[in-house]
Amino acid sequence: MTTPQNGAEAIWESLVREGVEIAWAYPGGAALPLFDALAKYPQLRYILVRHEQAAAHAADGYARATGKVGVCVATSGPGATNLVTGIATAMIDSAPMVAITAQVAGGVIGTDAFQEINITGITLPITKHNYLVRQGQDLGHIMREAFFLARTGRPGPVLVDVPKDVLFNPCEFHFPEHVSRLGYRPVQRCAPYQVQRAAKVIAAAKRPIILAGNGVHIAQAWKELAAFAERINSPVVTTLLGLSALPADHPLALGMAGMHGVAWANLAIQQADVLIALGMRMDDRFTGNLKHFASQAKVVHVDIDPAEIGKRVPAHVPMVGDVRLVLEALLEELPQLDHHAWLAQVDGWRTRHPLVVPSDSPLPPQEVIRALTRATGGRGLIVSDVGQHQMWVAQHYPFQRLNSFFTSGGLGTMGYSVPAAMGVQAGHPDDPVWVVVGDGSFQMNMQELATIAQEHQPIKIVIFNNGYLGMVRQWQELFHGARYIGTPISSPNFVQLAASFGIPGRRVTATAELAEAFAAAQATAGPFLLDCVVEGAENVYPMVQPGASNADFLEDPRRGQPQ
Ligand SMILES: Cc1ncc(C[n+]2csc(CCOP(=O)(O)OP(=O)(O)O)c2C)c(N)n1
Repeated sequence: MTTPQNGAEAIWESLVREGVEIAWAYPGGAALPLFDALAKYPQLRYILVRHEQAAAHAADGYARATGKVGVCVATSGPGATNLVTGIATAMIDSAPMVAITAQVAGGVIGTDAFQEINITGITLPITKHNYLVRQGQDLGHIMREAFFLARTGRPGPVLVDVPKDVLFNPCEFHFPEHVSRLGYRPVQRCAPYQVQRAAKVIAAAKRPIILAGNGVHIAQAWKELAAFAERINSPVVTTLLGLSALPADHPLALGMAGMHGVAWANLAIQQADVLIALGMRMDDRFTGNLKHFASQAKVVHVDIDPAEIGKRVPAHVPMVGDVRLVLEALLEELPQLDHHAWLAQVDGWRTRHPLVVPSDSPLPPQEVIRALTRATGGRGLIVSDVGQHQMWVAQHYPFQRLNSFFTSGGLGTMGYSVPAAMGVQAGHPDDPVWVVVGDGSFQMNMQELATIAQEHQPIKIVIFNNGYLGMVRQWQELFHGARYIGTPISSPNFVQLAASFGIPGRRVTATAELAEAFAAAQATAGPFLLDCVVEGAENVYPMVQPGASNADFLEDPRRGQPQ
């Protein structure tokens, strides 16, 4: 521990005391004192991104992978606004993050000074909290509080905006041991009375189903989820972000429900008599038309954020608390239950509505996921972007490793995967990370190939190159008369592009080439790029049409036909 001499050092010193080891950053005029002071903190690893959006996504990926607070740093004005999409992505998916922005000097704030932007105003609705620091002596307690707010309760991003003179000028440093904020006391343990009520409802259920969301990962409640599901003998459906909360080969794991959820998971929810929702927020892509959502079911809803309970679906038993602690409490109340008839019914749906892996084109995208599965044994760390490829991963990749899937769920941010993978990989330094990304999404942040090459991170990028903004093309095909306007997309030669960054790669055009290409990616120590030229006309099925009930899904028209 050192005694910082000015505001800039106070920030780095605070990070060190918070246990931060890494930050993703981009410099600029107002941030100069901050970068200058880094020389005194060699223990902090900073990674120079190529666009501030990537710094925010990397911090977010790191946070999701480790449960620690991710840190990103940007300069004032355009540096700060470039963070916005990444902050919003973290906010809606509850990723703990501290974003530090430099601001123009206090004396010129409000004068439209060069590179001045009111970033606290802009980020007010997309941060858990934000600060404009007025004097250096406040920095210690503000930074302490920022980390406290980011990681406690429902986690989220906190922004600290620091004027250049505050960074530059000498100041005293007070770093409080404890933090408390009036009016902020997230409930950890659910009221015992609610636990007993929930236990009664669950014990009486004939067709229970557990809906596991991102809260299971955040609470690190994986073991408790498995124990609870086994105790009450209930199938477990996940949200998009809940995937990998229970190993895919667990007998009670059904996979993902929702708009592109597997049919048997959606049908099971629709027929259930009790839903046990764990750390999930009944997102519209998950529930489909609310009028028809699980209309026979009583709902036990567990969330650390009381605002989520009853927001979209009324809860019969609201349970405010940490998912892990709530499950522990429920396990104490509940005997071993048996629902073999119900489980057999769900299995019947699984047999009748299987996922289709087509074989009517040289390289069906689903085959790429199968090759990824074979290469990783289902134990890969997978970061996906947004689009059809994201849904194919969610449907077809058997996540065996806990907390191994990272994607932008709530905001659906294209461009997330490549920079987020930099954060996930930094959080798992001994493991490679696999990126699954569309040709459109990749082109939103492909400049980060430079960062990956500079850091020599083992990030294996698998591009689903279908020549379209595929998910939008699918909606145009199904709901807009197949008028493909604004969705055909050209690309550079991705293998040559990667080569220009010093990253090796391969182009794959047929299913038979996949195994060797994935083997080459694995045999390479650092980054690698696979450009998979997949069928462009492929659609994601099943699909619940917007506004329809989850029981009413479109199935692959090739289902049941000889392949
Ligand atoms: C930043 C951003 N802009 C636009 C969209 C809308 N959008 C959702 S999916 C999609 C297409 C994605 O295309 P691609 O990355 O090629 O993946 P594919 O669907 O073809 O697998 C678009 C444009 C978005 N989600 N995010």
